[in-house]
Amino acid sequence: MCSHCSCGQPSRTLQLRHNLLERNDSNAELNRERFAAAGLLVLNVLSGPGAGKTALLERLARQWIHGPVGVIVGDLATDNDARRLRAAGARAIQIQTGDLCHLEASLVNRAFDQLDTGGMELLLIENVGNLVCPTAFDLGERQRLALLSVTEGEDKPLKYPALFQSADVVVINKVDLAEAVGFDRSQALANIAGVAPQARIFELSARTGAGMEPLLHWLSHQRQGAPV
Ligand SMILES: Nc1nc2c(ncn2[C@@H]2O[C@H](COP(=O)(O)OP(=O)(O)O)[C@@H](O)[C@H]2O)c(=O)[nH]1
Ligand SMILES: [Mg+2]
Repeated sequence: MCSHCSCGQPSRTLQLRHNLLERNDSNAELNRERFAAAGLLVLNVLSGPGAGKTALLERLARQWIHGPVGVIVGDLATDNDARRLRAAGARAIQIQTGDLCHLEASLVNRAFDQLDTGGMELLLIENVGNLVCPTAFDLGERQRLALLSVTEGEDKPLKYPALFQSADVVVINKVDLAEAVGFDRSQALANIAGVAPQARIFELSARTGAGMEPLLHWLSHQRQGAPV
């Protein structure tokens, strides 16, 4: 609350953040309407840097059989990820956020203007690698996917609960390295279930492709055109 007087208002910093999030929420609703009108299933993919977001999206682009995959990808700098994703067959638009540690709905809206959605049913948004900042920013997605790699440690869901609590799906990636890094699978599953009991969990390796099938199956059932 305001520390300067007894007006009962949130402090100026809190008020600005509140206004920013409110504006983002209304832009996210506009995105949601646009995505629905285009018949798209849209996922917002979040993780720390290096957990394997791009690797997972490359795999999905290669293995998805229901038309082309669109990707809007955010990074502070470089268009490396968009180039990787195009090489995997995705229609990828890169957003360079400069010093912004998350994507905002308005940025996604502008990138979406550039995307050819013809024949497309799946749009993936790769957020900026960060376990904190992106959590509060709705982008208009239908589903939120949080990625945790075995090399980060089992305790990350406990340390960054907000991200996992906001997720519909949690993917544990890099299972090919689990033994080498002494990953405690049952502890990790318990930690995820503890903070995010709502989340569906998939375990896979974006590198080897092991475990991709259940995720692809689930995704294809989330499409608007999919039989119910
Ligand atoms: N061994 C292994 N390496 C992976 C896997 N997924 C991603 N990587 C590697 O992890 C590093 C970071 O991956 P990247 O997709 O760029 O992560 P991002 O920053 O989350 O987009 C790269 O060297 C990838 O090749 C995996 O399943 N297994
Ligand atoms: Mg990436």
